[in-house]
Amino acid sequence: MTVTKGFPEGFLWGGATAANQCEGAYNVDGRGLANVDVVPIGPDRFPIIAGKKKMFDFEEGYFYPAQDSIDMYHHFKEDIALFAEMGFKTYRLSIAWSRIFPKGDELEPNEKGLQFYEDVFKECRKYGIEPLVTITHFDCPMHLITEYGGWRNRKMLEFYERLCRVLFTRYKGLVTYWLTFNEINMILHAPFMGAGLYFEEGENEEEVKYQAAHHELVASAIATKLAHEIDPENKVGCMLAAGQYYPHTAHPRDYWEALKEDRENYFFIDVQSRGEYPNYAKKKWEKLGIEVSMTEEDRSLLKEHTVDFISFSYYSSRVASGNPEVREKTEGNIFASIKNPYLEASEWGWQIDPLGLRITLNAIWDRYQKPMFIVENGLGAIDIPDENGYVVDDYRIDYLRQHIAAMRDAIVEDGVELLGYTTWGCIDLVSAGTGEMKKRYGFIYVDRDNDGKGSLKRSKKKSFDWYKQVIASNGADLD
Ligand code: P53
Repeated sequence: MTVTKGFPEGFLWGGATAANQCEGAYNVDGRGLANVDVVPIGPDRFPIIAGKKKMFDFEEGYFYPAQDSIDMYHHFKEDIALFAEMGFKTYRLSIAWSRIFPKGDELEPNEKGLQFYEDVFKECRKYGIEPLVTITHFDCPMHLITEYGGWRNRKMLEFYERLCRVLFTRYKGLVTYWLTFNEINMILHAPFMGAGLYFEEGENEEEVKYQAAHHELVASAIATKLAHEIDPENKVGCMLAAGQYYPHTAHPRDYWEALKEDRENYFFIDVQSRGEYPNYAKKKWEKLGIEVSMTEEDRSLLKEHTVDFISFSYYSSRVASGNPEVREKTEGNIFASIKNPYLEASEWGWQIDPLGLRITLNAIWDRYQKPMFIVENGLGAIDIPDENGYVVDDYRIDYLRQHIAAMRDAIVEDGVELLGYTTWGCIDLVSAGTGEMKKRYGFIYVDRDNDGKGSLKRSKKKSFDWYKQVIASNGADLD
């Protein structure tokens, strides 16, 4: 494949993981219990993640895959060496808050937790890999939930600020790219995972969610302020679970519905990037009788400390309909939408739409005109390894090839500004949505199954060499 003009020089190719989905070692070196530890695999997972079923500790009869996960805590040198072999320019990872502050409200951090991430960042730097750090990826110390109710409580601002100050100070010079909250809009769909929210009977759930969202948005502004104060080199981004909505038909009411759905997602980024609550949100709250308490100081923090760049995950576009009779939904996703009849789907029912990535990139660019970063994209699939752990994952190569081509078109043909691209789960890890190990995204296979059995041995898939060549050619060679 030849391209006349391709990816910009210095484009940050890499892969992404999240602490709770790969580290394991949930109780090692002083780490405290977190919400992400107590979400089991199985049918209760969705209601727990959604804050509908209470699970505040490990219970008999359940399996909790995050406890050990792929034990990257003890394998990080081997894993980062493999990322380096693929030529990664960047590696996105997240901090487990409860390694740094085991309960969350302590005044002094846990040195062993801090040392762990310092070792990880130094290992990345050794290979010239730029760390891209998510401060919180669906991650909240359990004590902050049992004692304070999670992000519904304003006290969280103080705890989060303390965490950020410690991170920015300790890792100054080692880390410059930061993301404040993973998929901040997920708070509306998975509030226990996104914000440590559990709902009591009869509560106004929407009001609690938007109040918690306000706290996260202010916390994000405080983090941005601090990051810039501590090191002017720091660049802070927000993070959206993206995927543009299409109207189901050309009927105006379908278009109107799609616009409203998009606004529900962009609401968060409108605040983080433009610095104020949009009128449509204020009107929506008014209509629903939602009162979000906020101070003048909150408003000025939001206004003055907007993000430097916009990052997002993209797995699929979505569909909206204003016709109540159109109800056929996509499967396997806490963030389900109406089914798009024009698209194929993965084994988990996630619809595949590479052009949708180009559309989403353009929509975000048109809305904010800030540099973007695609920090998650990929195909969750069942892999069948041979006796050496080798997987011929042509389906994954195909998915990534098409999405990278769409991204190139957005840059080359449309002129969007994109800093980099990190594929999700560059090494196989635990699925956030389902808790399965079987839903794999990696270039690197890990021998572990849904029940936690396996040697944890790492091996390269076919896509490993393919992605290596993509990076080496700076995206010119996708064959
Ligand atoms: P899994 C749903 C919809 C969009 C993004 O998801 C989502 C989810 C959660 O299922 O989450 C992001 O593992 C998230 C990652 C997650 C990844 O997508 O369910 O940031 O933590 O692993 C893929 O296949």
